[in-house]
Amino acid sequence: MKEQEDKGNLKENKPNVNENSKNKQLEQFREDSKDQFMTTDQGVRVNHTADHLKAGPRGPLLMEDFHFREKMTHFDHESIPERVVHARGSGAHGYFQAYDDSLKEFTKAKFLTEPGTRTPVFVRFSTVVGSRGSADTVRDVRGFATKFYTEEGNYDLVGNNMPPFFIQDANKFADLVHAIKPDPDNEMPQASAAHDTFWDFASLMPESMHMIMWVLSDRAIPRSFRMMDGFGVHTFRLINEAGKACFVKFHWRSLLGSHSLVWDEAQKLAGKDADWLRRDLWEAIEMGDYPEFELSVQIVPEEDEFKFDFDLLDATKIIPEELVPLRPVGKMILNRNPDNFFAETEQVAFHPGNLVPGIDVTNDPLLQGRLFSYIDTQLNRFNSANFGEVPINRPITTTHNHQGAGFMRHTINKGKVNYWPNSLGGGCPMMAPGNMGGYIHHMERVEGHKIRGRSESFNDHYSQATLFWNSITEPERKHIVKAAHFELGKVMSKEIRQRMLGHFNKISPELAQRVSEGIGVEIPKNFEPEKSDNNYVADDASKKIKKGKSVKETDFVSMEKHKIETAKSRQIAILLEDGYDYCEVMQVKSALEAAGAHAKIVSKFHGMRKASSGEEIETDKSHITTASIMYDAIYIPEGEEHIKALLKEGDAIHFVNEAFKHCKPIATSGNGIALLQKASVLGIDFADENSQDVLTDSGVVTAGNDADADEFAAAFINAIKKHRHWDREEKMMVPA
Ligand code: HDD
Repeated sequence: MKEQEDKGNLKENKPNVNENSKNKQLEQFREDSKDQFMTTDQGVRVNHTADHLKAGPRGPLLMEDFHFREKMTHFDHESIPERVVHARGSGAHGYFQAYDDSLKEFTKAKFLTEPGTRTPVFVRFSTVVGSRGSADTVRDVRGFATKFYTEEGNYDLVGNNMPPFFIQDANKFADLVHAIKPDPDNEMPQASAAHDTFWDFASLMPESMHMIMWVLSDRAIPRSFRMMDGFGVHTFRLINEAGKACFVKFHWRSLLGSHSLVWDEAQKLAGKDADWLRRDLWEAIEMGDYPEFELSVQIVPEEDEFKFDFDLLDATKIIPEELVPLRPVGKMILNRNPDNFFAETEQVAFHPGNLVPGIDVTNDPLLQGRLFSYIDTQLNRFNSANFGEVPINRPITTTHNHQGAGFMRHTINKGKVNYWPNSLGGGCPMMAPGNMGGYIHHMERVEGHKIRGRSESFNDHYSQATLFWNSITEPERKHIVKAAHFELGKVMSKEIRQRMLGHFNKISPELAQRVSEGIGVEIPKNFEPEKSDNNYVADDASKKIKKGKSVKETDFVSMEKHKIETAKSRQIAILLEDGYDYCEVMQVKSALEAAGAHAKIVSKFHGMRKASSGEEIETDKSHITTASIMYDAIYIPEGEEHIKALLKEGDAIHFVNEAFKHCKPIATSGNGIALLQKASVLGIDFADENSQDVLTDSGVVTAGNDADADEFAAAFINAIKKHRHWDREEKMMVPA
């Protein structure tokens, strides 16, 4: 029917987008009870809510008590099914802004090419395996899903904090998730891969080996949602105004750098503060430390599709940045916490098929399966196809179609016409041609025989796992080996452990040897990976790909080689008891704050702490309410009485000792050095207590009592910027 070609009589549904567009839309749905009477859902004022209506003061409930029935019914129906994966998450609002229009050459997507526009976004970070109430710091992949509310409709980039994935085909997803989730008979263990079923599956799934390396690495225990990178994982397509396509991989880089916890710390945090990552994100935004991520793309021209030694459609592979460098596109800033967890973070519904003109999918068989699953899963969560009308899911453009009825329909469509084509409704809503924002699918030529199988070009499962191992530093390797000792050590079946060693041996004999030492089984001889489940088919792609480009190392996968060194937003504990040196504390504290770090006073008890010169500072946390694992670094000022008190305080000694063993920066001066000695800070050179020296050894900064406080603070900040000082791991016998 009618296709709108002349803009003249068209009511424009493209808003003038700015960073507040979504917030303004949400404002219509917000409720504030301040200075209001309580009402029922029907708006009738409530006169008493503490008792239900009874037949006499000791009598039974009367059915006519509409207020009680309504209140109880609401409560009884408050929960919706949690997400089958990524159940636990935390959300934040913000905006994205392109740096310039240089991507126009490749895409017509406006939000990526109009530097003047701040596109509102909502991001949900998540763990994958655990249920909604599980701990944040478990070893797991983290979800990194972004909804861009663009002027052309919603675009969702539903990624993870690791660039490959476990499997190549979505038909294996249910099996993967069943295997990694708690066992079906006893629902254990919670939020952990460390059990037989997951490693049974993985050991029979050679294609998961590259991802296994990432999951055993420190990326799986991020220090903060703000300090991890994000990846779109699949190869997608960009389409420009002329209809020309190219391949693209999306990357988010945290501008605070990518940093991890140590495993012991992650496990302890799961007990002491199960909300660690959620709290960190919330508090950072409340304090104005807005998380920032740079969006970059790797672009591959269509004609270069087969120029690599792997298939671009295989989601278990990365494109090494040495082969295709990142091209920065713009920056995302998260600057507002949600008002209501359920309404926003729980109800947000992502879908990799939410695309805008200029971005399209590829035939990646994992992505293709996702295109079905995400809508389907929302039907389970919302019990209605109208979930798109929930405020957090609405685009900021207006919507016009005939998808009317169904549970919980909010929109009131006017008129008789709810079909297309129509003449009674003037042919409306109209079809939009490409030059007026109509979405046009990339006209990829497709032909083939029906087959349950995969191109032989997907049949290399070890090269990139080896590439990962070869590209990381020794401390990172050590952490992988320890993680494997833990994960496989929890596996009861020796056959499964041994099968995994067979795979590790193919990745790197050194890796296999080091893992084998900790799990009580030998590397199998003549190991051949399971092949029975795969149907690889030799085709043109596989012939071309074997000749493709490859690299032997790719530095970008190493967190250590790619550290962004900043002290911004780091939490620093200052241990204080009465009798400290006030001037030194104030000088160091203000230097830390100037570097963007946050200093917190930790003492035996809450209350005021008095300096040797009489000034007072209030304690932020007492030892019983906090622990060293909640800080990035610690500082102990000098002061005679104060150090004497700390030397008698078991909690303070443990605090220093634990932080040292977790490789965190520690700074002290003058007689504070005695506390380090008492806390078994071993194998470290200290400055002479009665000198002007400032000495840094493996992130432990000590200064004599005549040292310059500015120099001392600067050395401490440098140590904080390095995050963790892994060389200490070599020196330690007893764990924290
Ligand atoms: Fe998925 C949720 C990321 C493969 C099926 N996925 C979900 C979320 C993220 C990802 C971040 C949480 C979104 C939110 O915060 O609400 N998933 C990925 C990535 C994958 C991936 C990066 C591989 C590249 N997923 C994948 C496959 C399937 C699914 C192969 C099924 C064919 N994922 C789902 C789901 C979920 C989901 C079952 C659960 C809740 C939801 O969708 O909204 O549909």
